[in-house]
Amino acid sequence: MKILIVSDTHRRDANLEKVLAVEGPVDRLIHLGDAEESEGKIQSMADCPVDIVCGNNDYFGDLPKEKEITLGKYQVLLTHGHYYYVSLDTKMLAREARARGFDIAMYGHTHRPRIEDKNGLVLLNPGSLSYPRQEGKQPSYILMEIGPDGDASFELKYLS
Ligand SMILES: [Mn+2]
Repeated sequence: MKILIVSDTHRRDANLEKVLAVEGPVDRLIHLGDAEESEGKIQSMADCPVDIVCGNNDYFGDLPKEKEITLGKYQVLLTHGHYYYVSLDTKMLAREARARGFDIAMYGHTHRPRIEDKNGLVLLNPGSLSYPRQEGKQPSYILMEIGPDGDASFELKYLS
């Protein structure tokens, strides 16, 4: 099972289209917020189930603030992350995810890609496909693969 994780496209969807072309077909697309009313378009671009949560720049529509989903054997929290002050650090998000029994928490908002393993709790941020802020400023995304053994692997990738 191949899951594409993206965030913070801010209505500039060309790079997402490229990633879908390069990586497709994928089994599921996860968008962690700030699609800015592109969610309908993204839904139709992706030929798979799509999960999108509400970002701090999503004023319209009725996107959920968070989603709790199951991917294989993993309980996963999807959140944009601004409620957990992820621009400062991921401590609050980690505490929340642990308290609620998640294995993985996925967030966006910072436009900086990051994958952390905190004693078995995985926190990941795919960065932004439209407005990257990390050094080098390359559009980024994460591929999650669940293998035949049921274990997940994560790969941070860049669009060149
Ligand atoms: Mn954003």
